[in-house]
Amino acid sequence: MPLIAPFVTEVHFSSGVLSAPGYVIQRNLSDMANMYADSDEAARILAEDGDRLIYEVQGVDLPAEEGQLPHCTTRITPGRIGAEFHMTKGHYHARREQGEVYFGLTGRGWLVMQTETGESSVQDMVAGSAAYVPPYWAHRTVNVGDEDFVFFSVWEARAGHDYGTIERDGFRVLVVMRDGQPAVVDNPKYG
Ligand code: PAN
Ligand code: ZN
Repeated sequence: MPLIAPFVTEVHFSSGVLSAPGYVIQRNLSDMANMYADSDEAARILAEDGDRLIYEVQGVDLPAEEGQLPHCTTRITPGRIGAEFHMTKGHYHARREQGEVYFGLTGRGWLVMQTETGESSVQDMVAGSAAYVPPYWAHRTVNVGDEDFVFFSVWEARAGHDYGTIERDGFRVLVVMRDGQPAVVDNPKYG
């Protein structure tokens, strides 16, 4: 394993901007339109309003080797597709036995998690929340507020990202606006 020199990255809490990002990824509605329950509404927004930014990730570049600890910020913009709040794609780790830590920097989000053996969990995150994603739990974050939701993540370099399982099956639950409040409802299309 190569010896990496220690380094510090400055994190801007309200934007998620890093002082020296190794990569920046933007996910627009067109990248994930079919992940929202109301796909007709997603198509209408794309046709009439354009391809809005859903979230941006800024991270440091590290080799994908055992023991390295990649870290990044995620900024999810406020808004909804139909009733469903803006969210990340979500994933299982390819190596299911690898967990992760999230730390809330700005705004309010719900961290939706599930296992392949039927468990579900939704955790509330605000600035200052340290949320633990244990091994075996798929994870997706949802912006339930009306400002950007920004958080910091740290995971093990060889965890890997399995997006395909979620792209195929979705999550068991959706986070939607119901009676003026965010709410968790069953996903009728799950599986
Ligand atoms: C996070 C996520 C990040 C973006 O750093 O990768 O929030 O979400 P998606 O990867 O689901 O698009 C993480 O969980 N890394 O393992
Ligand atoms: Zn992860």
